[in-house]
Amino acid sequence: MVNTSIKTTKSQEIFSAAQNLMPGGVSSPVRAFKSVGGQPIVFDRVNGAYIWDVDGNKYIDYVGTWGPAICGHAHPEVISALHTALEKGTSFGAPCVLENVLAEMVIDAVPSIEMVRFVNSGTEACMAVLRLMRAFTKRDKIIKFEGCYHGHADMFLVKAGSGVATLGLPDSPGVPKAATKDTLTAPYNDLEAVKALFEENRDEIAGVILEPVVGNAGFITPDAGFLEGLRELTQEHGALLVFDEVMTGFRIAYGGAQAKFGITPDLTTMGKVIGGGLPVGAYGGRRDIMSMVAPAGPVYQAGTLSGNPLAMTAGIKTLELLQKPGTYEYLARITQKLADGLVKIAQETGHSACGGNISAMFGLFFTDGPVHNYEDAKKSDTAKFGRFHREMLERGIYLAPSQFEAGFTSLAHTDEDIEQTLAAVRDVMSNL
Ligand code: KE4
Repeated sequence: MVNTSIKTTKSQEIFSAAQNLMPGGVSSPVRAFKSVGGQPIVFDRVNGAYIWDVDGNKYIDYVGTWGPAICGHAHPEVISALHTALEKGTSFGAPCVLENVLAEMVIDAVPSIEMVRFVNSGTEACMAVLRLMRAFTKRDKIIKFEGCYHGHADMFLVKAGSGVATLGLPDSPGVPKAATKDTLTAPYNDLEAVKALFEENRDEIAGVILEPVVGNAGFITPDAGFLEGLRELTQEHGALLVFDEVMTGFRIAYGGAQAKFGITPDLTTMGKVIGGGLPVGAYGGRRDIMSMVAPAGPVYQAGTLSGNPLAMTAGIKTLELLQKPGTYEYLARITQKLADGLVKIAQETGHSACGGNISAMFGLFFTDGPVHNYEDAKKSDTAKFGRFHREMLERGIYLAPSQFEAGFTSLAHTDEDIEQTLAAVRDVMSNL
């Protein structure tokens, strides 16, 4: 093993000071590297596929601020559009034509969306869509899947993925039973379990919400027939089907997973990419359902900075860039090269491993697999993943600091970046 310990003096200084100021020294738990060990690096700047930390170390970035940086960090056209928008101010708190522009782009792109409401995060979008599901169906119960993450609102913190899974939290204190008593769960890819829940709770289930491709339990794809089966079951029981496309939206296809798989839900939540790196979430769907949202209808939801011109500008420019011909073919090609290489090298160097990609979203588990659900994912060797993550970081490759996250590529990643990454993978895995 090459001694490649990088200098992280400034990162350590800043992070230890941060720990006195903010819980865990971070603004979001998964950033704290708790499950992979070692101290997080403190970023100084990002550009394209790269990060520079405060000690001047450069990394190839496969987190992409958890999805938004799909065109590459600080894309010059996004930055330039923001500079222009800034001259007109930062927030209006009033109607702005840019909301119309981004709304039309989202409606044109996403099969299920006839009307859309902008919010400031994926969590807000999922909170609002849950309230809307319940109002429209006049039913209270929902079904979510183990390992899926729909933001940190109380009702969803039941067998949740992402940081909850990363930290091995048994759900969260502070969430009253009353908030989660109507949240039913089933294993991902298990249609029989969902059928049973509908039978046991006949006419009481407002809907089913899921990540159509899971990124918050590690990378897990829907089995053939799973999404179709949910579409049929919800229709049969007068319940709604909701795709949480906060992560998959505009990433696995321009129209999201629903376009990729040809399954149209009733409602969709979005975030990340549609903000182009600024805070934007959204929920949308059938006009008859969305028309219930205040002030058009009685379902209340609001937000001071929702639809602000800066965030709209970054989202508009990002989607414009993604509309260019060849975008998703490029993302699929380089990501498949990376994902296939990861698994191949792991197996060649004697490790149990499985993984894959769909377009610009990928994952690797240190287990023989296949991984169909969260229980399977939890069989993976998370300690080995932690060592892998650290050694890759030492070689200038920044991977998601948790086994229970997905990886992300961008239009800025080149074949050379992928080849450099795979060379580091081989070096690390040969000695892991
Ligand atoms: P935000 O509130 O973080 O914008 O979105 C919540 C959310 C909802 N739905 C899905 C499918 C998501 O992936 C997310 C957020 N994803 C995590 C990464 N797994 C955000 C990173 C973090 O929590 O720091």
